[in-house]
Amino acid sequence: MLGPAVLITALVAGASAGRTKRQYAPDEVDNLAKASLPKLQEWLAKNPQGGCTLENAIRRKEWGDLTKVQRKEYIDAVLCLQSKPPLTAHQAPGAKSRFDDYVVVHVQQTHRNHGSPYWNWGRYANDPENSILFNGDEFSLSGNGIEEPHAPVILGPTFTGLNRIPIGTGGGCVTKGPFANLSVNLGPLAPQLTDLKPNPQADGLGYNPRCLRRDINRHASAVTTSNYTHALITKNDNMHWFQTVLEGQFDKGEWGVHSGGHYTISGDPAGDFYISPGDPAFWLHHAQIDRVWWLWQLQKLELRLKDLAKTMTMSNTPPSRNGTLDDLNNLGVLAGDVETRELMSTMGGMGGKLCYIYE
Ligand SMILES: *[C@@H]1O[C@H](CO)[C@@H](O)[C@H](O)[C@H]1NC(C)=O
Ligand SMILES: *[C@@H]1O[C@H](CO)[C@@H](O)[C@H](O)[C@H]1NC(C)=O
Ligand SMILES: *[C@@H]1O[C@H](CO)[C@@H](O)[C@H](O)[C@H]1NC(C)=O
Ligand SMILES: [Cu+2]
Repeated sequence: MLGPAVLITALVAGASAGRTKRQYAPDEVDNLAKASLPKLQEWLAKNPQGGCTLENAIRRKEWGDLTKVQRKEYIDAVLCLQSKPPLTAHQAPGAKSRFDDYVVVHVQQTHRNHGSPYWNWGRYANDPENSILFNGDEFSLSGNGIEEPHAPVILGPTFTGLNRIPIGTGGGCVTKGPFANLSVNLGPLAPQLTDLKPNPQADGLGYNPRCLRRDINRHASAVTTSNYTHALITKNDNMHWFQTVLEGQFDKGEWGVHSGGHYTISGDPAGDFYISPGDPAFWLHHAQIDRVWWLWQLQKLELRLKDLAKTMTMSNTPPSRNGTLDDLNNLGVLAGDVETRELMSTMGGMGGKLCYIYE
């Protein structure tokens, strides 16, 4: 997103600034990742994946392992997307930028994001509001919203008490940091907050500008400590259970790390099932979801690169057939039609074009 000259300047500045001191001791998930890489290397030696090798794969880094210069570079790239004209305006009048295109495709379909840092939940789970993700300084993804009365999150279709996440300390507009002036344009479609202006279109794709709101929530982040993620990866032997535990079993009071991360952000649009990619923090959360799936696959590559579960409809409503590796995913203006098999491996396997790992 940056011009080459700007990028080179930034890299030189990064080199002279040096790496920031490592602030985070590896957690049990990081240790599992480290122990898994030799297995991946061994597997790749026996199963070459086109031109993708451990040496040339893109390495996605954790937010807290980036230097300040690198964090600023990422933030500037997102601001750049937000300043470019959209490609989806003909199908979504509310789309006002390249960034909004990603929200539109998410509303219409599932999606994947490429080339980004991730947020290892466990590092910040005890105090997300004061973390380098959300402390509101110029190197953060902006901070909490101002305090404002709002409803708690109810997970799932029925209220059992177990699936109510107590509210955090925000709920209003985000006023600090690089995304303080971000205009949220699309939606709402399934809002957590109850006082939002409805979208002029039933499909949520009309123009409905409003401020970014957050409720950084340590009740939600409490279920994303490393032990939850480690157990998810090591205790679920097939995709059905891996996905079920990841996504949460709300009536049992198990929110799952997926909901835990989403509602650590909360507010508008991140508390909205459809529009949540409109909050820049969404992308780091979903990169970690992708990392956890990757790490789960690495434990048994032969089986798990092909392991799919569940059907073509969310919660199988209405009932539908099982998904297969041949199904097409319409990634719209981002990537067109892509077969599920091409999205199974981050290492170019299964005929896919991806080539990245996490470190
Ligand atoms: C937000 O916009 C206001 C008014 O244009 C401006 O004064 C302020 O510096 C902006 N803040 C950020 C973080 O860009
Ligand atoms: C993770 O640790 C917390 C705090 O010790 C504990 O309450 C929770 O039950 C643990 N979760 C899992 C899945 O082990
Ligand atoms: C769909 O998947 C489930 C769970 O793996 C399996 O029991 C069922 O037989 C599958 N249905 C069809 C039609 O293949
Ligand atoms: Cu999600």
